[in-house]
Amino acid sequence: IPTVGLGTWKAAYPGEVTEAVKAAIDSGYRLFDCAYLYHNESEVGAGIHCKIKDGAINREDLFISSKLWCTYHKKSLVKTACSRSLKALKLDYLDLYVIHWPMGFKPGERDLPLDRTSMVIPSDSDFLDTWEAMEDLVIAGLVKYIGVSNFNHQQLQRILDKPGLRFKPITNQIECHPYLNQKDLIKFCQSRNVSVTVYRPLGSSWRTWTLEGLDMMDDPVIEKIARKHNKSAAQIMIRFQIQRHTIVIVKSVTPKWIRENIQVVFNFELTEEDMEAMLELNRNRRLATFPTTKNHKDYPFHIEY
Ligand SMILES: NC(=O)c1ccc[n+]([C@@H]2O[C@H](COP(=O)([O-])OP(=O)(O)OC[C@H]3O[C@@H](n4cnc5c(N)ncnc54)[C@H](OP(=O)(O)O)[C@@H]3O)[C@@H](O)[C@H]2O)c1
Ligand SMILES: *[C@@H]1O[C@H](CO)[C@@H](O)[C@H](O)[C@H]1NC(C)=O
Ligand SMILES: *[C@@H]1O[C@H](CO)[C@@H](O)[C@H](O)[C@H]1NC(C)=O
Ligand SMILES: CC(=O)N[C@H]1CO[C@H](CO)[C@@H](O)[C@@H]1O
Repeated sequence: IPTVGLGTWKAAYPGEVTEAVKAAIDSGYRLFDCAYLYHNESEVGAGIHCKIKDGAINREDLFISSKLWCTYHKKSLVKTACSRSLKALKLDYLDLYVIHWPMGFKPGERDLPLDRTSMVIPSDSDFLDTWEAMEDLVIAGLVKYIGVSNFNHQQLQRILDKPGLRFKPITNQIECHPYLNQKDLIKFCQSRNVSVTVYRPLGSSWRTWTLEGLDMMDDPVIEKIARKHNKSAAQIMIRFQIQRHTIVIVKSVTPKWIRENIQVVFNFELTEEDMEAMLELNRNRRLATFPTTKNHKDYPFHIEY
């Protein structure tokens, strides 16, 4: 999996993400993180196909990933969901398909089916069964690799322990940034040869959504390290993850930032001291808490990691 990928969630207007994808391919990105839930896979696909048609890139050079949404966890729905993403992206295979969350929701029109108390309505599916259907996608040639997202260590272990497991998850995609550094979960995944893909490495997709008034972009420790290396705070936060041997998905629709964010792969390195100082910033501040799902039997964040 390429080290740095473009996140495609929350573009502000239709077409914006198409331009971001094109700019990213020009800047050297090969990994694109998509999801059915983002409802913009056709726009992402348009950017990809524009660049393939131009001759700028071949399909085989790209690593395209998408995610199975929670309302499609029933075994019989997994292939339908995957085919939908493929159709929107106009691709005949995905490089990676991950289970977006360990929790299954009631199937239907609504992405987030809620009861009268505004809590999610679960489905009776079990993610081990969902995993079997994910494995079938590999056998059918629709996807090359499969993985998970937002799984805690016990949930990941449950898949690894599954009798008759045909394919291991190649990655666990999790929220991670200096204020939620996920030290234990990263250690756990890597010790089991499951790679970690970091999402939200800069802490947010909404400028206004800061961490309770804390904006990591202004963190004095990060700023100091950035000044020392003549890099931006964002570059320090991305490089920090790369040096922990994780894969980083970073979202931007701003061409200057798209370029800046991938330039961290080469030409500079944080010292051991820098890394330690970054690790000390941890305060277990999770943004993606998904409060409407707290009562779900597979809610992942009731345990420490
Ligand atoms: N698996 C999951 O459950 C899950 C959950 C959340 C996210 N994700 C994935 O992870 C991706 C990234 O997470 P995210 O979008 O939440 O947050 P993020 O990548 O941490 O932050 C994105 C925000 O930072 C800004 N930004 C980007 N580069 C910058 C730079 N160099 N300097 C200053 N600001 C910069 C962007 O602005 P502009 O866009 O305005 O340029 C955007 O507002 C998502 O797009 C999605 O693909 C997955
Ligand atoms: C992880 O991979 C390494 C290198 O291929 C191997 O030596 C080790 O046994 C693997 N560990 C697990 C837990 O699978
Ligand atoms: C710092 O980085 C900027 C932009 O990348 C560059 O133009 C400038 O020459 C650099 N300064 C030093 C002292 O290296
Ligand atoms: C085709 C489609 O639904 N595109 C959507 C992609 O996402 C942005 C914002 O999240 C929407 O405005 C688009 O309509």
